[in-house]
Amino acid sequence: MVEKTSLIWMDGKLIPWESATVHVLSHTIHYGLGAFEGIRCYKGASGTSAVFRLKEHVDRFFESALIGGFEIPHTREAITGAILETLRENKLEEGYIRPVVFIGAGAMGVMFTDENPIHVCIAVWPWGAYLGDEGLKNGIRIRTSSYNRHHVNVMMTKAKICGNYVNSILAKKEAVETGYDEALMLDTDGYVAEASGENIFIVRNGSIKTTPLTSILPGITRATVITLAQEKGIPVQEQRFTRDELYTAEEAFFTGTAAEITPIREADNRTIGAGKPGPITLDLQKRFFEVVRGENPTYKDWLTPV
Ligand code: PPE
Repeated sequence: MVEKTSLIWMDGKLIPWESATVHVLSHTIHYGLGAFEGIRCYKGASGTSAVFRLKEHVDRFFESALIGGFEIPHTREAITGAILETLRENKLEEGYIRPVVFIGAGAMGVMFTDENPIHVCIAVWPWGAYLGDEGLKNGIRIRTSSYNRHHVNVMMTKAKICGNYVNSILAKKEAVETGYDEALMLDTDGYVAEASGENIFIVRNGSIKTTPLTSILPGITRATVITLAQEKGIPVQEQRFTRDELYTAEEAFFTGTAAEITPIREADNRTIGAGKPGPITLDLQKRFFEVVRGENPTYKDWLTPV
């Protein structure tokens, strides 16, 4: 169960958590067009809290709406300010931030109109390791999903559109119900795409491979990991790969705001590498946590103090 905080920002003002409700005829509930973000705020070693890559998340929020063909009725500056205000007023020092934009009640039928107001809410709550503390430390077990990730002309995967996640839920549920921690989805050509809520990386011979942006969400953690790898001179290829290339990788890991950097120790019942987080994964994970907690001055610009 989500760990409640006291206030949620709804259409311009902070209201009690319990009052942040919507009408049952809200268009998004029926048809799924809406967009959301997932952002993390970390408490730094110095005791101050900061939001990680806030600008990139706010930009993607607006891009998701643009791709979805609807408008967020606020400026980027207003949403940025509202996120910081929601964290401050809830006194949340470390946790997860969920902005969501959705189409409200008005006209019914697939075609929403000017009679459907567009609502924006921002909730924050404490959220620990998404795939479990044990998974973050020792790695998780994944399976290839029987569901493909969206074809680019079926849904647009560069947008974090609410309805895109029906595909994620089906895959995740199938994985968990068959005894795995997470689902890996292939694209419609059969190449590795992404997980239900994470991007994927594999390591072999000291170099890193991740899937190209074609049919995946352009993850902000993914971009962060690419930068951190390149800083150490580790070559990174953004190239299609197949599931057998994952099976024979020396290391593999998922990235995501919620999942952070989660090692993969087993895929489709095959042990990856030594069956525990490898040296490159561990090094990236360690440096990632230093960056998000403000312990690396090189990346100070990625942090917005609360
Ligand atoms: N792919 C998908 C499909 C995805 O949902 C996420 C984030 C990513 C990749 C990684 O993107 P980024 O967070 O920018 O590195 N998934 C979010 C939702 C998790 C949820 O269960 O809700 C997240 O990590 O916040």
